[in-house]
Amino acid sequence: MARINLKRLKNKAKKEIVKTQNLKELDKLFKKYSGKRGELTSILRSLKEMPKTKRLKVGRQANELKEFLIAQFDKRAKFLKDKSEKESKKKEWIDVTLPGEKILLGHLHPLTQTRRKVEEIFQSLGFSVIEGPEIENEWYNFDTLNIPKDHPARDFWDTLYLKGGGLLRTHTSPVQVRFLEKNKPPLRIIVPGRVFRHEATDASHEINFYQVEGLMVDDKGKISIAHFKAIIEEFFRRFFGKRVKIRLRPSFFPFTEPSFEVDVSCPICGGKGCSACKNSSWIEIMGAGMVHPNVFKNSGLNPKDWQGFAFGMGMDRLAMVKYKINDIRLFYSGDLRFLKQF
Ligand code: FA5
Repeated sequence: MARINLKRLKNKAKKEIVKTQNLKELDKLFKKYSGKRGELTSILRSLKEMPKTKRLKVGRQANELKEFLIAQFDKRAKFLKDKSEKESKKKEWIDVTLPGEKILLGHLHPLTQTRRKVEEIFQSLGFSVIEGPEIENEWYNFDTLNIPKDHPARDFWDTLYLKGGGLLRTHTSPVQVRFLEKNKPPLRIIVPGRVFRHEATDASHEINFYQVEGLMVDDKGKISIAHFKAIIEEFFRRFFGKRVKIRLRPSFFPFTEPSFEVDVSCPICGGKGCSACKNSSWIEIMGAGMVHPNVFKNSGLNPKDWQGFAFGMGMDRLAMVKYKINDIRLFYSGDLRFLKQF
């Protein structure tokens, strides 16, 4: 009796399994046979009430049927899953008329743009572009530039000293000596780069900014301040795209003699006075002068043979004047509302 039931159950289940159209139907069917109150489950439960010989026989057959059904359900489940995946793939399509996603393009930082323009102009005037280390030592940053240990000028260029004797360079001037040591004049170089100062920040001062050093050396008597003025005026004319008003103001640098500062008329306030020019209507752009004999000596050159000019220009200040920016700190703020304007 039990054997006939099991056979019938097997055929019925087989037919019903192949008729299922999706995993939900298959799951429902599985519960009908093997769920808590499933047909096969009730047969297995009734075993304990059967006499021993019958129980052994029916038990074995029922367990065989159980394994058979599990295999059938698994097979159908795989089939239905593959089928539904294929169907959903068929439904997928690409709308080629949809507008593409816009890729956001960045651009060079205004200071990088400034540096490239500066390099381009000086290269066209015959200057080579040279680099030097940002981590310097006292010898090159101060001593070779005629600023011995206890000289008060060291206070102008207070910096951050590193453990082990190094320091963050306060200007690009040390590269003058580094280059002169290895290269015999005549020569014309510019040295763009990052410099550091230990000072309070305001609208025109940062603790980290960019300079470009310039150095032109030739035989004694060949280079004068007139050459410097002509070159720097030509540079400004090309950089700003028009003639700008500049003034040379006598100053002091231990590594130049005579020394002067070059100011540009403030384009931000047009001379009325503002925070960028500290109400003076001029913005100081660079320090300059004729190379001091001691700098030649410290570079291994005889000052009787050579003469030249040097300058150190603030690149941030140049960019401020060109783009009419009233606060240097904006360059380092990382504020996209500011940067996107360039
Ligand atoms: C120097 O650094 C000299 N090495 C320049 C020099 C070179 C003179 C060669 C003679 C011969 P000074 O400290 O003045 O000088 O700086 C030069 C320029 O760097 C300034 O004119 C200004 O444009 C810029 N600068 C100086 N300090 C700051 C600062 N804290 N933030 C932004 N720019 C600055």
